[in-house]
Amino acid sequence: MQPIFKKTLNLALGVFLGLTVFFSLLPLSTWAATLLNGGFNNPFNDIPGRVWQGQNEKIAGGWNYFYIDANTYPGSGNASKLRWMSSAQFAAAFNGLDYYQEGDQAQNMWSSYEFDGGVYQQVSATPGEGYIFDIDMVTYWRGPGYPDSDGKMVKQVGIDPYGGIDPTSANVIWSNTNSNDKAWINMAVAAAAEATTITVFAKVQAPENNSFNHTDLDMVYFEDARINTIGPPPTTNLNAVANGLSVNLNWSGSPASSWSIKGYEVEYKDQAESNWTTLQSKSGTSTSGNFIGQATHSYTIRARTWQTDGSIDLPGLWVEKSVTINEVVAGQVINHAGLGLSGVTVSVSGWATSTVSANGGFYGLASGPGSFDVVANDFNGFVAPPTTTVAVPTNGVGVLTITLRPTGIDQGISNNDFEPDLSGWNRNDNTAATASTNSSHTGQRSLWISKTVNISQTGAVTGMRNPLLSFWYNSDTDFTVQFLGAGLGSGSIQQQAVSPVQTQTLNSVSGWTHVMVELNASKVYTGDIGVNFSYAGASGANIFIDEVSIATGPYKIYLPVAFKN
Ligand SMILES: [Ca+2]
Ligand SMILES: [Ca+2]
Ligand SMILES: [Ca+2]
Repeated sequence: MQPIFKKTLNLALGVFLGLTVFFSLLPLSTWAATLLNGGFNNPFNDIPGRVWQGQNEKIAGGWNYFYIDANTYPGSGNASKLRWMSSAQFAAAFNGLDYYQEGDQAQNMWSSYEFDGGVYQQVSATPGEGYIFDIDMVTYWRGPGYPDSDGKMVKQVGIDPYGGIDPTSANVIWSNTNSNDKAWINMAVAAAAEATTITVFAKVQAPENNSFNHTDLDMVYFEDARINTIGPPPTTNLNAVANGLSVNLNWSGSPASSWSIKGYEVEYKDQAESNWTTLQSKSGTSTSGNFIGQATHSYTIRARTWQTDGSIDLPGLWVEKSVTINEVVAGQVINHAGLGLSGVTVSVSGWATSTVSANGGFYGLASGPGSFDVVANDFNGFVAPPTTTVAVPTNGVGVLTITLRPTGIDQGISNNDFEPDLSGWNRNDNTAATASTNSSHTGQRSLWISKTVNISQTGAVTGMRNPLLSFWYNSDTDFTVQFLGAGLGSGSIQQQAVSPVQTQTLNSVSGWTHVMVELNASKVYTGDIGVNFSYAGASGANIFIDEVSIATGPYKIYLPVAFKN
C-alpha cells in the first residue's frame, strides 16, 4: 500500500502548492500543516558546537537533531561520537557517493558506536485534525560494503501531538519499527493534533557494532518527508463513576467514514502523581473497566479511540474525565498485629450491598453522606469488632480501621470491647474506670479512665506463640500499660502469680492509635497472662482504651506500626 499511498500524497501536495500561489492572499487553509524542507535539500545549517575533524556538522534547513542519552555513546558526553551531515558533506569527508533520492541533498547521520537519534521538526497544525507524517529512510549497518544485516538498526517515526520536542515523552505516538537494512523504507505515523503545533520525529536506534577500532560506520539517510492531513480522527465517549473505592469506566468510539475501530486506549492517574497507568492499550477492544483508588484521592481518566484503514492507525484526541473518591466509609482491615487482611467483607448494617477488602486490607464502601452502622464479617478464625457508627460528611470520607483478633482459646482475655460494661476486669476504684459511651473506637463504649486507678485482667493460655498485647487508645494524658506474665522462660505449666514483664508509658495522642506490645517471653508460652492499665494523676483525665487483645503475634513485628483514625 505504501508506494501507492505516497504517489497520492505527492499529487495532493502538488495540487496544494499550486493552489497556495493562487490563494496566497487568502488566510491559510485551516487544516494545512507545512513541513519546511521535507526533501532535506540545500541549504544546510552548521550545528553549533558539533565539529568533526575541523568542520561543522550540518542539519538540513528547517530540521533539528536529537539523540536519546540512554541509548547513545557517550550520551552524557554530548553524543560526541554521533554525527549529522549533509549527504554531500559526508561524501566529501569519506570520498564516497553523495547519496540522495530527491532534490539535491539528503540528511546523513552516522556513528561507529551505539546510538539512538535522528531529526525532528515542529509544524503548525489545527487542533483536532488528523495528520500523517511519512519519510524515506535507509540504514547501512557497518557501511555499504558490509552484508545486508536486517534486525540491527531500527527505524521508527513519531508524532508528538502536543508539539513537544522530547523524544522520550510519553506523549509521542510512535510507528511500528522497521529494521530492514540497506533498503529505502517509507515510514509513516498518524496522529490527531492536540495543539496548534505538532512535532514529527524520525529516528534510528543502532547497537554497538563492535568493529575493530570502531572503524565501521553505521550510516543513516533521511529523505523526502511529508506531512498531510488524513481526514478526521475517531471520536471517543468516556464515562467514569466512583462506587466505593472502585472507579467504574465505560467508553465507546466512532471511526471516521472508511475507517474501522482498532481499539481503545485507556489510562488513569492519581492527580497527586505524574505517571499514567495503562488500563488498556490501543489494540484492546473492551469497552469497560475499572480500577481501585484511594479514599479522598482524585483521578484523571483518559481514553482515545484508535481507527485503522488496514495499513495506518490514527488515534483520536484524548477525552478526559475526573473522579474523586469520597462519600465512602473507607479504611483498612487489619489483624491484631497490624497486618492488612484482604478478603474481609465489610458492609453497612441492614444494607444489601457490601465490599471486600483488597490487597493490604484497604476497603471503601459507597455510602453517600450520613451516619452508617459499619460491620465486618468474622474471618479465618478472627472475630470482627462490634458494629460501629461512622459519620460520612458531604464530599468527605468516614474512616474506620477494622481490627480483627483471634478468639476462643486463641484469645487470652475476655470482654475485649467493654460492651456493655467492665465485667471480667478488676479495678481498685469503681468510679475511676468505667465502660463509657463518651468515646469508642468501635462499638458503643470503651474503657474510660478519669482518675487514679489500676484496672487489669488475667487469663490463662496454653501453647501461645509469641504472645502479643494489642489495643487502641485515645488519651489526653500519659498512662502506663503492663503486659503481665508468669516470668521469662519458665516453661512451667504450673499456675504462678503474674507480674509485669513489659511496662510502657503511653503518651497523650490526638486520635485513636493502635498499640502492640510483645511479651518477649519464650517463643511458645503457657501459663497465666494479663494486662494492667494504670493512671496516677489529676482527676478529669480522658484516657479511652478499646479492643484489647492478648493473642499470638507474628514471628516478627516490624515496628513502629501505629494506625490512626
Ligand atoms: Ca532530498
Ligand atoms: Ca535488507
Ligand atoms: Ca468498644
